[in-house]
Amino acid sequence: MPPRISRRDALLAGIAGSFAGRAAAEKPVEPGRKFLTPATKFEDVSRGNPVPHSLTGQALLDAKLTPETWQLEIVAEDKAKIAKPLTLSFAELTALGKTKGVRYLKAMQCNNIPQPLGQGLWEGVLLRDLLELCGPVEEARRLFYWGFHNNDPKQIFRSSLAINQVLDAAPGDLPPFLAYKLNGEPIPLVRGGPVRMVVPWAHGFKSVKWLQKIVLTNKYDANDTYALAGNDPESYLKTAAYFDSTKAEKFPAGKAIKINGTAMVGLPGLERVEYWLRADTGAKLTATDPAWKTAEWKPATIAPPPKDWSA
Ligand SMILES: Nc1nc2c(c(=O)[nH]1)N[C@H]1C(S)=C(S)[C@@H](COP(=O)(O)O)O[C@H]1N2
Ligand SMILES: [Mo]
Repeated sequence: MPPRISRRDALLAGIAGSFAGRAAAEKPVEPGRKFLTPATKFEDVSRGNPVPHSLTGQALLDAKLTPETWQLEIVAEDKAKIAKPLTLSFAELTALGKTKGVRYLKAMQCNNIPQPLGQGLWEGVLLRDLLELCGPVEEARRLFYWGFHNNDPKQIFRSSLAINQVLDAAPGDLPPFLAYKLNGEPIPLVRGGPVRMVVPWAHGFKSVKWLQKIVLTNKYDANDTYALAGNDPESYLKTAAYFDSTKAEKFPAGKAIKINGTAMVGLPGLERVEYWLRADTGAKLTATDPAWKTAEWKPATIAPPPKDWSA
């Protein structure tokens, strides 16, 4: 049995990428999609009315959503204490990035939508490096954080992390960071810029866009908007494979069929992606169909990361 690729090995090898299979393989398969999704081509999941990225002019300045006006506040509440509450500008954050910058390849995946929304190279500064600027931290068990929300408390999109998840990560993985670049460029407003939280191991809802506020708290319960909406607030990325197209298609008999998709490498790792081509009986395949017992699964090819990263 081939070894399973752990999530961190996949990240080191740069795989969270595409797979392809052929019913009759005669040529090597080409990946079906670009390895990095352009910032404006991600599928979008954004609350707000109007959505923050539709603001322009003075409204955008008032919302502090330009690099010149952006500010992050880190404060503490209840029994949690920090020596120095922090107000950080975009220039101060990017200056820290010059010596303490980190980069991470992450597929943004909503836990309520199958295919990842897009995959990018995110750059920023670890949240724990910012906490260090706040001096000794006492009695903090969680961090609550949110972004700009049109000054309407009902529109707030909030997430949270346990303090240990902010301070530590397994070898080869990264703890959460404040990203200000995507694919080598400033993060555009539509993708949550100027600054967005990126939580490497988590589903999209922890990666709060238009980030402006972090509160350290002694509370131990998650107050994520998604927790309140019936989701598992600690859900770690799952391993799964998705077809690029799920439309019913017809193919001529006797000719090669190319199937592309994306494999998401989650907590359990990834050994291989398999496909099964079955005769069309006209009936829908149900979960209890006996055909599953005799299914012939074939391994698909996992496309390697690009050889040339210069672009
Ligand atoms: N401020 C804010 N951040 C947010 C959201 C939101 O609605 N508002 N949606 C979250 C969810 S549920 C997901 S899946 C991702 C989607 O990221 P994307 O729009 O960049 O693809 O953003 C997360 N960050
Ligand atoms: Mo989501």
